[in-house]
Amino acid sequence: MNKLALSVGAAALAVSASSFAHFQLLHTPEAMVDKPTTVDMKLVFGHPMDNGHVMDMGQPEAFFVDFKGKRTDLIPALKAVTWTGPDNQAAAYQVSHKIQRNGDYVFALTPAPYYEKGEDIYIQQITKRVINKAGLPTGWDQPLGLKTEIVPKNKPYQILAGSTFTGQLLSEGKPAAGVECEIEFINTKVDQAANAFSKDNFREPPASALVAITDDNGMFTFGIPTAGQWGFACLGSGPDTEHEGKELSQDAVLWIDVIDL
Ligand SMILES: [Cu+2]
Repeated sequence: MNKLALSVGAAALAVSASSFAHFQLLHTPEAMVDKPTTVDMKLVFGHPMDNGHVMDMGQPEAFFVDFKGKRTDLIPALKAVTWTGPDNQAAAYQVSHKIQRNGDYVFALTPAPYYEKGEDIYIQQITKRVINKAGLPTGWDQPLGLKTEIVPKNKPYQILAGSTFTGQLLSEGKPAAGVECEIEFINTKVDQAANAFSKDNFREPPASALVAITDDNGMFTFGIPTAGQWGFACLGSGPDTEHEGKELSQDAVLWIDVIDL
């Protein structure tokens, strides 16, 4: 085989494999607010580190916010939107939620399973994001009892660039050992008003996926090099393994906000 055929083959492979991970986003510009605020949260399914194509979301199975153990169902408040990625558009959602009292608001989304043609599997990423008001911690470190979830061991809305983040992966409330967790950051500007990602990336993405494997207690730690919104997706940790006769990867995703000191 000549050199040209080889390099064309490698390029085709890189494109078809989409090189980076699927990530369910729960995006807000900020994770900490100090005044009563209406949070504008975007629910988008994409590939944030290479700023790749965006994917259609179906009607979510569940979406709520937990404040001091009290849950508010956000499904009735969901608004369908069209999200614009750098090279395509996809069905997404947004929600406006008023944050009044001080403390931790833990948002949790169970999206509809997504059929990934390239792998002939369904993917369902159960995703959490914590928004804090006025710096008062009230439960960011508590599990929500989701089928699978990452429980933060560092305050997820206030991680310093250059420090580390530790999470514990649970499956049906028990530590999930030996699970691969992919790590990405949102590598482009998010236009909240236009429901769009920018075409330009902040930086060149790493050559391949960043990965941590959970230990016997389901724990993983990652040193965070730069400020931004970082996400962790632990793959296949959920109890459900099949959807409509096909393999289901039921993943746990957590978003954290990393800031410069
Ligand atoms: Cu994809």
